[in-house]
Amino acid sequence: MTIKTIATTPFDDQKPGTSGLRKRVSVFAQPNYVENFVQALFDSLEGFEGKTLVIGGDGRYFNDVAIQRAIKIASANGFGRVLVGRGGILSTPGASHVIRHHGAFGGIVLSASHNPGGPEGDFGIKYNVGNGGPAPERITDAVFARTKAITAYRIADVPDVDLGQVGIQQSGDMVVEIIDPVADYAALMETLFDFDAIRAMFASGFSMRFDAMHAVTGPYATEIIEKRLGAPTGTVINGTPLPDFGGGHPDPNLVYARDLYELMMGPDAPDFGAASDGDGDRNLIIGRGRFVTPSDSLAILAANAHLAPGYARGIAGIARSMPTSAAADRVAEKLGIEMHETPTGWKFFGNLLDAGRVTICGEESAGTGSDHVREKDGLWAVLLWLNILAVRKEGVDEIVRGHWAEYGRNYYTRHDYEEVDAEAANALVDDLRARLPGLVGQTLDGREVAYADDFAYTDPVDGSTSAKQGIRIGFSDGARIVLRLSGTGTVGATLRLYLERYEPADGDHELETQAALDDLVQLADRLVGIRRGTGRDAPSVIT
Ligand code: G16
Repeated sequence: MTIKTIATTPFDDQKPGTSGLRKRVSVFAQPNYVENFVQALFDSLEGFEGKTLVIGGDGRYFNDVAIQRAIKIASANGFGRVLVGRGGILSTPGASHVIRHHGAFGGIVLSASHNPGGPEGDFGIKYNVGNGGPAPERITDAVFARTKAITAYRIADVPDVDLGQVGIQQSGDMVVEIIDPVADYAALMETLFDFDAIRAMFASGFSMRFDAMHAVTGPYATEIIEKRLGAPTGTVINGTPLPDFGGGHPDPNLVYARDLYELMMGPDAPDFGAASDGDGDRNLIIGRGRFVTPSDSLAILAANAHLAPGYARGIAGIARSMPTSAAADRVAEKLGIEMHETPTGWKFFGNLLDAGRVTICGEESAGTGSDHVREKDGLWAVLLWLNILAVRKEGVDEIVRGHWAEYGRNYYTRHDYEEVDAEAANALVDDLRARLPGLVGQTLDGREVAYADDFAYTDPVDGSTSAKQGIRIGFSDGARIVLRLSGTGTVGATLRLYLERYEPADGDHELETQAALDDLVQLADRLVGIRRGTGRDAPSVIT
């Protein structure tokens, strides 16, 4: 085999964000852009000679191109074997499982998650380590440093592999095994959930709609929900992954999954509605007439997980990202288990899961998951909900209301200001940060500020620290205003404002969410000055 060493020059914008490197396709399509990043990644890792690497992505435009390049660079750098999902497809949780199941050294996941795809859309590359989880910051920092110094990459001068053919091929001296992307994952789900009970529920007329948004979960959901659980054909809609997601925005929220939301709120609503995102790690859960916020979903899943066989012995602990509502904290308190608050980003859960300190994790950004993999997992959340519904024999709305009656309700909303001027956004955050010390102890609109800080985290397992993870202003009544800059946008900056207040178990749980939080929205606007600072008079997305 011929290995070519190609001279290159660094790009200065290859800093991985919350979840890997995400940019417009046009940026990734520049000569050497993918090659530089992948070589910088391999230069930052040690001990992979002869080992196995997993490669797969969400099928978006440029997926196949990037995969062929990654395979040839892996071959030239000495990996022994790569496992690739057929057609280049692996959902993010699916890839995490394949890495763990096959004892791989790590994996490259090609995805820009919920961001739009197609030639004008976004692309992304993320590296996951041997536990199946996203690389920790010490690795992503090393990769970024390397991208700024790279002078050459190594690539095998061999033909492309046939991504459509399950089986074994060669790429130079390296073995390439194309695997069925769904099989291992579906088998794992069967070990966690009571498929018989869910099958019986569907057989007795339970109806569901799952919107795969023309993204990666289509084949997974069709196999599991329709084939293995016996839901009628047509339960899964938009089930064929398309390179541009059919022109849609594969983010399962109330804006981009509007059709599903309207169906679920209408007179012909099925019993249960769900959706997942571009790469299959996010979820949207809607019962008939009842949207479940991701934060509430985390709390309800944690409180009921013992009803599924995989969690029958109970859960060790719960972790949530800082901006996620405190609903799950109340469940942990009642169960007498550990509760952890981490920075945004699934990578921060990895150590806690590996150490067995938490079993279930979740984020307000529509992510929930458990120790079965090291990524959030959209279909897992859907299946756990189905398992709970099958055992409790109650509707989603009943379960949600019952949960609030027991634990109280954390009214919660997130307001996103997307693609705002980056300088203006940074100035707003810096300005608020500077005013934080003076806020503590003040009474604002009748609420006393209990704390005001920039969230910093010390990992309890390895002691690593992460600072400047978002500004929080907490009040003595449990209300909270959080402001942070998104780490997943690709153009300008996205400001996220998170608002929360607690209504006790015997309080009023029937308010409309935005109305319930209106006084906090007004207060946040005065404190932060988003409208003034960005020139926007309303958020782009409210969830
Ligand atoms: C990624 C991360 C999540 C994070 C989310 C939002 O999700 O994996 O942990 O919560 O981004 O991050 P941000 O608020 O910085 O935009 P995904 O689904 O995009 O991979």
